[in-house]
Amino acid sequence: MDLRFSDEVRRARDAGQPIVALETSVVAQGLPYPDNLSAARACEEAVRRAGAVPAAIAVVDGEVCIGLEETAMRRLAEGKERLLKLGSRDLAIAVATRASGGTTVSATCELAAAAGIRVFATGGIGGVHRGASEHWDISQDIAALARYPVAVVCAGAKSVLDLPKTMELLETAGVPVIGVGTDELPSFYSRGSGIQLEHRVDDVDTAARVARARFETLGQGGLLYTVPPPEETALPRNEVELHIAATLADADRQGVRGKAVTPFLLSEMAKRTGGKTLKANLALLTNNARFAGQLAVAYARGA
Ligand code: PSU
Ligand code: MN
Repeated sequence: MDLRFSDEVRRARDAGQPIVALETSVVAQGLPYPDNLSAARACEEAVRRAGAVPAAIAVVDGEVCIGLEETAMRRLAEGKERLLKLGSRDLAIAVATRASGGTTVSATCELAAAAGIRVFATGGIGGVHRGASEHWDISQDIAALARYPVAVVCAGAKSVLDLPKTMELLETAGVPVIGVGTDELPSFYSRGSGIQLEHRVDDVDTAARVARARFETLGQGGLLYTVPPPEETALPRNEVELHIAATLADADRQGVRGKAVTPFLLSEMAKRTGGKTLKANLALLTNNARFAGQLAVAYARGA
């Protein structure tokens, strides 16, 4: 694959240093400007403080970038031009038409794997949307997680989704979901979900060993590490549920469909909660980036 590495990521690869992939759909579509830019910087900083090198992934003017220079990240954040939301299936079109866009979890997993990066931090993965038995809206993220050997650190799946169905589909796809210091699946804005996890790890070295066993010993696909969102900004589940119900009704009334659904829900939730979900989202992104940095360091050390 033709990949364009930033100088920093190229140097890190040559030196065998730990690298953490970061998605950019959260910058281009998931968060409003300028919070998106400060969140991207905070995530990169958290990865660096943990001793790893951040590699934000995006397509810029048709080039597949692994690691973004300041100006490219700013372009994605400002959104003054047409920016695509790029899942795996959109990549070829973006490359061929020299378009630019942020990569979702599916495309970021694929491109991180192509670049030999084994750890990736995001906010929440996509999954099975509520009402899927009617409209069949299921994110490509699940298929990509199953396929590409990358450890994805997240705060669970977004709570706007149908979490039990998302967990079932992850099982069907053979993707392990492992709690980090918790027995309960986090639900993005909230620390719990009422869904018990079968597996947990309590330290980063064990997390690295599980990832290595899956990728290297067994030659299998991806896995999920779910980290509860930070206590100070996490929201109670019942409060989140009330707002989700109203937001979903809005989406339905306004005829929001397909890939527009996730960005719509995220921004409506922020409006309805007076910015509380936005604050929670920013805090959990950085928190996940920190753990991913530690995981990449442990993985590179051979823990
Ligand atoms: N989580 C966030 N913000 C986001 C997303 C997740 O906090 O913007 C994005 C991710 O890139 C994820 C995508 O892969 O939403 C899922 O979109 P869809 O449901 O259309 O597959
Ligand atoms: Mn979808």
